[in-house]
Amino acid sequence: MDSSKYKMWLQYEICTVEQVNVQYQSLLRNVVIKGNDPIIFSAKDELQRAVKGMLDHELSWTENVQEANFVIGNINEVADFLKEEQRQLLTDLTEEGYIVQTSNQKTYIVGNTDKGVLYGVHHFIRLMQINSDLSQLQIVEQPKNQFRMINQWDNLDGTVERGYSGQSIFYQNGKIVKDKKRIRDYARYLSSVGINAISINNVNVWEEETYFITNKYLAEIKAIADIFSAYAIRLYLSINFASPMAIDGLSTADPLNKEVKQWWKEKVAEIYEYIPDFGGFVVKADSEHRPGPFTYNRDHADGANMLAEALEPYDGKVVWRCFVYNCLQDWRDRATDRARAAYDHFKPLDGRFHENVLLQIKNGPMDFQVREPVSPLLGAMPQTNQLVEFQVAQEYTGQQIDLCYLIPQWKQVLDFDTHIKGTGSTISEIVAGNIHAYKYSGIAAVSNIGDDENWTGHTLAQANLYGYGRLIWDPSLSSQEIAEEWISQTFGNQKEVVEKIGSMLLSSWTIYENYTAPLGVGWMVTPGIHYGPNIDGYEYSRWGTYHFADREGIGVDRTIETGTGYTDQYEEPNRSIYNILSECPDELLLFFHHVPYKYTLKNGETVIQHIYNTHFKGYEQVEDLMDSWNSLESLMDNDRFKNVQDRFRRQKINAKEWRDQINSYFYRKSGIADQYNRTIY
Ligand code: GCV
Repeated sequence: MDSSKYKMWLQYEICTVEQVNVQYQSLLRNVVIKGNDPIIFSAKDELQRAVKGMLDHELSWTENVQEANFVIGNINEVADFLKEEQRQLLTDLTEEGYIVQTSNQKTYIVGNTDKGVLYGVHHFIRLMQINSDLSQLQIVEQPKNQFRMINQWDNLDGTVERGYSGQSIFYQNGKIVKDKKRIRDYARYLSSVGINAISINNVNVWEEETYFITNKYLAEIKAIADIFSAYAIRLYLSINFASPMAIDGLSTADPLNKEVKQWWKEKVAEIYEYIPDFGGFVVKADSEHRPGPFTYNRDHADGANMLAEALEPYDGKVVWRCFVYNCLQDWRDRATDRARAAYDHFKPLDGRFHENVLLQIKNGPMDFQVREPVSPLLGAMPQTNQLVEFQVAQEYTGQQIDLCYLIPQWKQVLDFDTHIKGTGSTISEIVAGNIHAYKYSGIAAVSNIGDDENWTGHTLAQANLYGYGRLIWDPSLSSQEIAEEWISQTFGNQKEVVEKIGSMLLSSWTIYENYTAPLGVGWMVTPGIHYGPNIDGYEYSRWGTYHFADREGIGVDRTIETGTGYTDQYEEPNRSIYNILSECPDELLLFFHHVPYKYTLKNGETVIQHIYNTHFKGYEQVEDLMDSWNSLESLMDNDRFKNVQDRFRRQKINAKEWRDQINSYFYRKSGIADQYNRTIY
């Protein structure tokens, strides 16, 4: 597959700007790349592809560093050819750090390790793709976050849980795919944006996937691990907590049982025989009917530590998910609040987890809604390593039919100040390990790719995968910078294309929010499917709704005095900001408070009028997106143009449905008319 849509942001289109082309040709005359690691071969291969595509020539390689005018290698390989100040720059960086510098008319890409070399080469190629001037480079880079992970929710039968882009690229009809070219290309894309860890199977581990950690599958999984490893990405597996029972018929999976502990130790030893650089396990336990330590009256620390002990000798990690709540709870019972669950379960366990355990915490307390507050568990456990979890897959944000560029949402999460250790205790600093002394920490996210030719179903959803990697490498990048980088590399550097798609992407999250669930109330989606409106649709039982709307008002009272007390999980001043009605930000009002329909928001509108206004507006904004896209027809290939045009057609139908259902539901419930007398169906 060699189509534009397949190539995502690694297009390597011929560089047509004469001056730029000439400069690049002259820089890349005589290139030396030192080292023999597979990661170095990946870097070499990528540079070759890029130069072949963009400059239409084969690179001429030399072995001689003196002669070369382009030097690539890790610091140990090329130290003798560096200036003292360059060596010093590298010494101050982490093992993934690198410099890309011009010195004495030569270009140097030098990493502290081969990983840094690969990232440096990708950086250089990115600059080429956006036609930057590369004559005087002084780049010094390292990632802000140590763990930069992708979670696949792929099943062996080829389906992808919450996948909106076809089938799995890893599995087909109950087997691991034989032809792994596509996996290799995926590794290229991921490494180009700095991803360094991947789990390759669904966190809901079904029967057959339980056997991934046995010799039935390990040889083939090793082949996948090797592919990723050549791109500096470590492979993880999601496991079934009850594996000792399922695989070897033990009578228990009790984490404190001696035989069970021994079973895991032997199992881990076996895995490392196949895959010496195996990353570790991702675990969803005691959540949504998955087995876990609760069955044996043990807690999450007992469960995670048992696995951690087995993995410790190999430098393996346990990524333990905190998405733990009682999915069968009755929502009419206001004393049980799902939002509280992660904090209530895990906060008391702080300090009990082994050093090689990382808790993976969804960005919000619920489940990747279009708008949620930041999870109060993030940063609340000073002695426990943490990862924040995002969802690149657009489960609740349009399912890659509707456009929703999520970088602004994630940035808002990362910029959130928890005040856990005073002002400046942002999520960004917490997961970078700068607030508490975490040994390991970072960011993980659910992938949005499948075997659709364009990887992500909606071509513009590629921007979320790209942006995820770039943002977690460097959270100081703006949403706009990331969008523009992605557009230029994906569609070329034409100003009109960059500006128009840029503004479409940047407005899309708000547009999606406008026509769906208002003011942070969340859900209102078709149960199970999570696409399209179903206002009273409640996932797990026929009792209760998520929004608590009645004739008088709407919203969930999560205050300390009269509600579920959830607001108490935050530090001050956030606790008061959320707890006090008049202080609560509009966009989260209904998440924290139950208010009358005529309650006046800070923006001057009543709640009911705001619901009408945003829903009418959201639909019109989708029409504007369509017009904007249509105006780009002559500026790109027909294939990608038509793909996105078709998605907008479907988005418009969805937006109309949401608008009409929400407006008429709340008109009927409240009996209050739209102040502008617009038609409510
Ligand atoms: C993998 C939500 C999704 C589930 C998902 C779960 C999770 O409930 O709807 O499909 O399961 O989150 O994150 O574990």
